[in-house]
Amino acid sequence: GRALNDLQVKSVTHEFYMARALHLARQAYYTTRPNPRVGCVLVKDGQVIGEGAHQRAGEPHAEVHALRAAAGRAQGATAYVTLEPCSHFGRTPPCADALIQAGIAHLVVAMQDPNPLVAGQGLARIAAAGIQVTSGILEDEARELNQGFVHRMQTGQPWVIAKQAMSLDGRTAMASGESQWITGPEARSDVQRLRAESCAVITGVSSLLADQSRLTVREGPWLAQTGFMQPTRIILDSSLRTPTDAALFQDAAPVMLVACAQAAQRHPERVEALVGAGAEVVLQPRRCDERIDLHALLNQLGQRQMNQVMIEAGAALSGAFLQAGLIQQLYLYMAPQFLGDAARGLLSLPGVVQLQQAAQVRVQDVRAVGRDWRFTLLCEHQ
Ligand code: AOF
Ligand code: ZN
Repeated sequence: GRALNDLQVKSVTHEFYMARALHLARQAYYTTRPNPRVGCVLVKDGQVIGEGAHQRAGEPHAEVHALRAAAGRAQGATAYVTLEPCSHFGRTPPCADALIQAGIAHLVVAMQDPNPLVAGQGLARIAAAGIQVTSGILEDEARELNQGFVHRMQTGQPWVIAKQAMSLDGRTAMASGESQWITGPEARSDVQRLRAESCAVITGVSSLLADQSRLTVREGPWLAQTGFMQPTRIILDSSLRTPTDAALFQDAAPVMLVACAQAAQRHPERVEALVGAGAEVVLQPRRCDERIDLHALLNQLGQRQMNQVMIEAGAALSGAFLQAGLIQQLYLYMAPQFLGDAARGLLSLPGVVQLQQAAQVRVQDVRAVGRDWRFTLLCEHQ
């Protein structure tokens, strides 16, 4: 074999410490929202002298945790950070200034901060202080780690995932609606994980009524983590049909009902009863009669700083989101059984009449989850 040259050794070293910083960031995967997941490692003379990760919004950023751990020894060190250090006063002061004051010699980042309040200014300030700056180390991994945050910063809307379960013949339920437990326990645990990483779970009032859904996170290690937040349960209920004794009101997790203004005007008593039951009733910004404007809804959720939302709905609502081009990723669980052609289909796509109108997706991943199979599908919109 051939020895690596100096440049190769340098880049392997950068990747080594950046991988460590990504690992630290991932340990706070379920608790930083609406903030991004960020990790930081400080290295001096080949030794890690401090490291840390951002844990919860309002608490110190990754760099501050690492600098505290280094306890004044950061002079001349290299700082590895999975995201560009911030340059603004948010809930906490700028990390760029903290790194400059600590006297680091070299900053290595995976990616720029897409937050328009930062967007390159953190790197510029650090470079202007005479510190060497290297960026783009393990950038793909860092982007994927904060897929939701990055998407919200770029579009103003959350990253939207949808989950559905189907049989080998693409059916979701019997004609009667009977559907519980198509997939096995491993697939259901996997869905708990998707809920846990989402800021909200969205469904329609008809699924809610048919399935008595609770839409909460009920199992998994994240439940024990300080700062873990249950996703908001969002019910699209244009005419306010949700009963005040619906199953989801038994859990403390937040409930948001999205309705049309006309329904609220016609039935102020329903609004009052639902608010009394613990729901927040959100009206669509523009008047709507029966159909919730899904694009406007996602803008509302983006304004509420939701990085990722998850759709767990029936064929009509999931199909409407897909046809509107509003789903980024579809998680499809396939159970090894046939339900036959009397059973219900997966997605209602009334706009698709000809083959060339078919909704195209890209298969990102396929794997066994217990006795079921999970397809991760990327919906690429042009
Ligand atoms: C960093 N390091 O660990 C994180 C950063 O309200 P604040 O003060 O917490 O600021 C939140 C913003 O700071 C967030 O939107 C993102 O732009 C950046 N997050 N920056 O230097 C970190 N979590
Ligand atoms: Zn910061």
